[in-house]
Amino acid sequence: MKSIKSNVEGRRSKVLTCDHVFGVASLRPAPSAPSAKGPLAPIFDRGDVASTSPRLVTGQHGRGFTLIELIVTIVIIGIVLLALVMSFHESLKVMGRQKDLRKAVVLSEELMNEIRSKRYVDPVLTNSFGPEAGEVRRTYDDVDDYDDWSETPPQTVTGTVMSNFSGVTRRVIVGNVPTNNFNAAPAPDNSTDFKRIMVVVSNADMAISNMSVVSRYD
Ligand SMILES: [Ca+2]
Ligand SMILES: [Ca+2]
Repeated sequence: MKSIKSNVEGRRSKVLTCDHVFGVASLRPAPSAPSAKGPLAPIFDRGDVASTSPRLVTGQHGRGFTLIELIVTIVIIGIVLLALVMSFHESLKVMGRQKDLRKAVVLSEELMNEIRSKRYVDPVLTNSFGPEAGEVRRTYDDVDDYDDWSETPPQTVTGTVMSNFSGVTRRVIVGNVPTNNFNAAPAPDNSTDFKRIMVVVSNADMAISNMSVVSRYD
């Protein structure tokens, strides 16, 4: 019997050891004698079974955020917001510049069409260059009358100021260019059969030019 009892106790000890491994033994009352806990007893004494329940972890090691962590977080958020605001501001500037460029193109084309509708030379003084005596924009009758002409802000041919173009200048440069080189420096002298017309539209931030060449034989 002694040997059987010893064998049963030995099996029970094995079972208990197995129960400890899978955490079932923790539901049982802890043995009163320290020697009965076995090598795994200290683990349960620390309350590790209870730690398997859901627990709100608010920071490292389960503590709340420190003041320094909060400040760092605020600074990072501030930097991100600042970058977003600067990016948005830059986008607005780009959109505004594109809008100004579109306006400038329209203004230059409007004036270029007006100039190109005139004669190559003055109908009376065919050898003169520039506006003839007494001529103003609404009476200009040849393309070189517009040479060195400018206005700020842009106006219609009758002198009405165009709205929404404050600070915009239109300037015209007309000159004779060689037959084989329209990019040469223009000469205000009726010396060739081609005149280059350049309309420049500008404001404080940008300037565009619109160029066209007309011929005596057009
Ligand atoms: Ca004229
Ligand atoms: Ca003229």
